[in-house]
Parts: sequence; C-alpha cells; structure tokens
Amino acid sequence: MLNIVLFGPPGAGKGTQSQSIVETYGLIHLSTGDLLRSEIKAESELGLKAKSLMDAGKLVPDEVVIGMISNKLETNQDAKGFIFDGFPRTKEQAIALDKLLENHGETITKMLSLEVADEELIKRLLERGKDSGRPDDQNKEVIQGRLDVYNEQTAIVKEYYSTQGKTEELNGIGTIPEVFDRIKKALDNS
Ligand code: B4P
Repeated sequence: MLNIVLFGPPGAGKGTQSQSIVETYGLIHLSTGDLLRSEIKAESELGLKAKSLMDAGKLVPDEVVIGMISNKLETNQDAKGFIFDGFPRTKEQAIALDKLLENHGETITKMLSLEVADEELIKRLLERGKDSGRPDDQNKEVIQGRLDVYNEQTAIVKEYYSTQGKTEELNGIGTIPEVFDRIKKALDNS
C-alpha cells in the first residue's frame, strides 16, 4: 500500500495537488477539512460544533478528526492506499494515525511537505476567498491566525516524521503542474 501524508501550511496546495495524486496513483483521498465541511453542510451535531472553530481558523479537537479518519479506514479496507490531506495536524493526531494504520498492518510510506512562503500563502487564500464562500479565507487576520496555529501546533508534525526518516520537503511555488511534477518524482523514487 502507498500511504502518503501531504503536509504544509494552509494554502500550500494540499487539496489542489491531492486531486492529481488520486488520478495518477488511484489512492483514496482523505481530507479532514473536506470531511468537516460536509458535516457543516449537513448541519450535523459534529458540524455545528466544528463550524465556529473552523470559521475562526482554530483546530477542531483531536478526538473528532481521529474518529472521522478511523471510520474512513474501516470502510475502505480494500484501498490501494491513502492520501492524508490536512491530517495529522498535531503530534497527537500523528501518533493516533500510526496506531490506526498499525491495526491494519500498515504504515505511512512517506510525508511530503509543501514549502511556500507566508506572503504567497496569504495571497492564494485571499484569492480563493473571493468565490469559495469559505469564511476562514476571507479575512487577513483569520488567515494570519491559521498560519500561527500551523507554526505553534502543526509544524512539529514534520519533525515527528523526520525522526522516522519519512519527511521529504518540496518546493510548493510554481504552477500547479510544476509542483505535481516534483511530487511525482518524489513518489516514484519512494
Ligand atoms: P483545510 O481544509 O485542510 O484547508 P487548508 O489548510 O486551507 O488547505 P487546502 O488544502 O484547502 O488548500 P490548498 O492549499 O490546496 O482546513 C480547514 C480548517 O479545517 C482548518 O483551519 C481547521 O479548522 C479544520 N481542520 C482540518 N483538518 C483538521 C485537523 N486534522 N485537525 C483539526 N482541525 C482540522 O489551496 C489553497 C489555494 O491555493 C487554492 O485556491 C488553490 O487554487 C491555490 N493554489 C494551490 N496551488 C497553487 C499554485 N501552485 N499556485 C497558485 N495557487 C495555488
């Protein structure tokens, strides 16, 4: 199985590149952001709780996202592999993911970290906010808050996978096909 963590700050291109990875490698795409936004759309109890946190650019509690991923692993047991997009976002989530995969006799193959400077991230997210309807993309202060959350709680996840020898940093600046080409080279060499 090919199990990839696609990592990077908000706006680095995780969701964007996941689409091409799915098409090329036939993996199941698990985006905790997308899963949470579907819960909000369905006005479920979980969605109602997550909405205010997400709109403010804060993280949803670990147990909520870990539970969602656990369910998806259970219901996709015959998958060729998974691409984890936006998860794990804390060290606790990374530890939980290792345990969940271990229960299925699996492990993370590689963690690809898309590296993009803050000014470019802010520009991309404000641009998306013009027509995405996402409240967390519409205001510079909320976006800066998301970058702060990334630096304070999420960046450490890169070290977690580095100690396992699984992290590969990739330049996330360039056109979408250029960035995908770098991802493809990294995956084909893994
Ligand atoms: P996510 O949905 O993961 O959103 P994101 O960080 O903004 O990244 P996304 O993948 O959508 O954007 P992309 O970089 O592809 O998270 C949203 C919120 O959900 C979080 O703040 C949190 O509240 C909650 N959440 C999610 N997962 C969680 C977890 N595990 N634990 C706790 N809470 C969680 O693209 C951004 C823009 O850049 C797009 O418009 C795209 O078109 C553009 N772009 C991409 N690549 C480009 C390129 N090469 N050049 C120019 N533009 C590019």
